[in-house]
Amino acid sequence: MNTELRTGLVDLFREAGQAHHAAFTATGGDDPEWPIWYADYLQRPFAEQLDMKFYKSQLIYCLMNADFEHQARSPESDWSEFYADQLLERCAPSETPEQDQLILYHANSCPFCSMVRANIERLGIDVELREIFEDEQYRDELIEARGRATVPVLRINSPNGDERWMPESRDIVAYLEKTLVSD
Ligand SMILES: N[C@@H](CCC(=O)N[C@@H](CS)C(=O)NCC(=O)O)C(=O)O
Repeated sequence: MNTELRTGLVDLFREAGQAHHAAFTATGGDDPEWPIWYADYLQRPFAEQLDMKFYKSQLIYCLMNADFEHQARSPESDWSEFYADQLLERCAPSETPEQDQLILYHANSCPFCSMVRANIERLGIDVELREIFEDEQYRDELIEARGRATVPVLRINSPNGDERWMPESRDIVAYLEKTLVSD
């Protein structure tokens, strides 16, 4: 994990939170369109920090997902740290894309997994496939890492020992396209 990058993202989320609070004092911070406001504020600094292009719609999607996961899994935790971890887990590019080992935890019967497998084939990327109903050990590995057996999940093992577990079929395909195919 790149701790400097993480700290930078946490600070940006905090700064955005304060700016949002200041902009919405009249409503006591209440803003039903908050993901749009945050995406506007964060689009450019995030692109600079992560050195990648972000569409506003992509950021809105990431922010809404982070909020959903935060409320469901860890509402007591610091939101800016939680959001930064979510963003890194789901959107950040790898520092060593050529050397990473990629493993897809999937199920043959899962339509989201089929979509990811079809894209892996289309892109011609080398990914080890682990079918969680064919081998109980794969299912156990997934549950141990993620706390649940929802598939697909892409596991990214970097040579420096970093291990990342990326859920969500659309995020996985976007990651593979951005990190391994485009320049
Ligand atoms: N939004 C997820 C949906 C994944 C999903 O719903 N997977 C189903 C199989 S098709 C699953 O694993 N369900 C069992 C569970 O969540 O434990 C994605 O796009 O990857």
